[in-house]
Amino acid sequence: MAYDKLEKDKKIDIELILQDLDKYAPRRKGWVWRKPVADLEMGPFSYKDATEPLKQSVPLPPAKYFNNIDPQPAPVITTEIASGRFEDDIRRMRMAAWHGADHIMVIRTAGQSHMDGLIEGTPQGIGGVPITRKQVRAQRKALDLIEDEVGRPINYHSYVSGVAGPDVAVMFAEEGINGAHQDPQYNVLYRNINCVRSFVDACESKKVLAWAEIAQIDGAHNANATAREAWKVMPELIVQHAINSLFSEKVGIKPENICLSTVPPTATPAPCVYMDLPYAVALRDFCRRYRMRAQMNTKYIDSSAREATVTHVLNMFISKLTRADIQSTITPDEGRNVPWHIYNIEACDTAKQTLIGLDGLMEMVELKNDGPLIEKSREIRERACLFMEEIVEVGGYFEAVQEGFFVDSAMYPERNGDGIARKIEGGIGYGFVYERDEDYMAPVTAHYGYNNVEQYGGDPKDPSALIDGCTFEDRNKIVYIDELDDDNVNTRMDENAKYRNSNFIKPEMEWLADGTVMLTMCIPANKRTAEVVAVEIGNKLGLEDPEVISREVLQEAEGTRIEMKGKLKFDVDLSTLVIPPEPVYLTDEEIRNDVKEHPLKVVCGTVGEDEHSVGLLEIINIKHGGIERFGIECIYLGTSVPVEKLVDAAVELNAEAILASTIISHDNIHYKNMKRINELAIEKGIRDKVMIVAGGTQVIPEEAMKTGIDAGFGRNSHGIDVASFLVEERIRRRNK
Ligand code: Z98
Repeated sequence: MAYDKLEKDKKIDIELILQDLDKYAPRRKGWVWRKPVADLEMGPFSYKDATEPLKQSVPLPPAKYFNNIDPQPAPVITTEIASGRFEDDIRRMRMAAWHGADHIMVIRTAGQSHMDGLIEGTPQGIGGVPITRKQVRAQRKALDLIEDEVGRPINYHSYVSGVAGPDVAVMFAEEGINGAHQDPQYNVLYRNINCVRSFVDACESKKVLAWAEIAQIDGAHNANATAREAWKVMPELIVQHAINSLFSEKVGIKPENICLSTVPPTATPAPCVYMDLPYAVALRDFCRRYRMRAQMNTKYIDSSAREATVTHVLNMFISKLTRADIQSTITPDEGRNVPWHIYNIEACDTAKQTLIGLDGLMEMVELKNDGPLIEKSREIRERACLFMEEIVEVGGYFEAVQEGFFVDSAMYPERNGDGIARKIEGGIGYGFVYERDEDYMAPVTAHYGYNNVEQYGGDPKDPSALIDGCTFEDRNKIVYIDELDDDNVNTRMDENAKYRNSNFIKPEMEWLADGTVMLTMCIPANKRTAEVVAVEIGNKLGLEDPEVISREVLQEAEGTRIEMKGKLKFDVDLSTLVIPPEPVYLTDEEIRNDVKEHPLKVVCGTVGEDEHSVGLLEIINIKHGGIERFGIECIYLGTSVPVEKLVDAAVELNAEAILASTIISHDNIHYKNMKRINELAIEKGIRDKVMIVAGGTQVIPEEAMKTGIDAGFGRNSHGIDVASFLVEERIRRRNK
């Protein structure tokens, strides 16, 4: 059965995605940008920098006050997904797309740069997860459905690096991948791959990326993440960007598909905006014709999700003040575990909220053309130029790397001598670059340099015609290999089959039914003691593998905030639960309109000998969304009001409703009072004219109604609950 549509209230069927993968063909190639809409009107607002809205999405929480609008900011929003199980990553991609991500970056966890070929199937157990054709195909196929569901194209992305880089690039082009990291400097510096090999491979890879119109992201940000004193590498970051961008352009990638992975180099407690903004201005000035992919600063992420989120927001402030075409989001839990579903989504929401919150900012503010911003940005540019000149002076990039120019933790031209030095005649893959033989022949499309097909009767403009098309023209030539062994997705899915579309539910953070939960607690002890106490609490709660993942001192002696994860040993059987239907409320507007047409007067008071006033006042007062805000006239009689007085007041004032608050529940006095109000209303002949409502923390709605009144409201009730009931009940009575 073909999978042609997702239904929003049904889980994506992974088994169906995996079916017939050998027959799947991507529906398009190339990167897609968002479509800007000038002066977008949405709900009560108008937006200056927004893009086309989604067909279906999950808006930000406060959107419920504004008709659930979900304006989409200008930059493409990235989420990085790497749970290590591609079948669960697909589910996370769907959640992320609903929250506004349209760039899904799949991180491999295997250190794939060291693998000398493309891996097939879905191998586990090789120490991490590599990117494979099967995985890419399954995910692209799922994203086709997801993009139709949300109504915006989704860019799918992974890495073209390592000694198998060109093989990976070809597979990406064949499989409709839309974005890829490609930067030979990454291989050289961080993976110790021979520099000649890396640059030769990069020619081939970039040629393939150009053909497939894949947007390319470079690896400069890694210098910031690696250097000891990371903020000092600003001039080097510019140099790295420049080398990879110009190289890519010369190989044939269009400038609009060349994206710089730029990162604000520092984070608080540094005065980060003061330091990062001149850098951002300098880079954008130099690299005007390329796209900016704003990566978040990861160097200083600690275990606090709050802290990571603030860094993210500050970073986006820089994006807004300068430019970002792609806004990356790093999950705020990166500092403590492999990112969880909820944090991918949180990061997407943080980006959407911040960028929409800053909409139109640049119509109101301007970066200064004098003073420290310009001086500092000029200084960074000068340092970058000097850096580049010195590279040329010492004989070129390879020589400069050999001399340890890069990832040195001093601000150029100073040097600390702690840079990463790689030998020209060394590293992985050294000695495996050969000159092409005279009779060499490559009847393939998007090949770097000469294909040499002429001497075999071919046309250099269409070299693959010699073999009736290569895999880029003839998909039938692609060899699809499913599984090499049985340590694969099917085995994993068999193991958790009990939880797939069944009655059984376990919470999850990374993978279906992983059982992981997180507990937040304040332990009144110092940090070390709190950690041990928390684990003991986890053990006593019956959690498997309780582990503290974040600790923050509140005060050395007074307390520590602890976040702890652990796994549940049980599951929940839905067939044993009664799930009451979701309460349906009238909208604010419907309530307000009805009250306007038919003024509504209520008498209220805390009844019996009960001095509690706060609960009822919260329900009434406009301040916290009480019923007054709908125009309901409230006559408040105070506390310890005898029930007789409340009913008499209703008679005298001709009120349509009585609101009785009753907190004290000793000897069921709360229910007795409700019963009495009902009886008195009958005695005084107003029962059919008046609605009787009672509330309080100990009130169980069903029990309250047994006393004869119309509705009971327990803990966590709000003004909207009461107002909605009163108006609905009134409409019911009117229509009788
Ligand atoms: C990012 N958060 O950029 P291995 N090439 C480049 C890279 O930056 C990376 C790889 C390859 C970061 C994600 N970046 C980390 C330029 C990794 C990965 O061999 O699989 O580790 O290569 O979004």
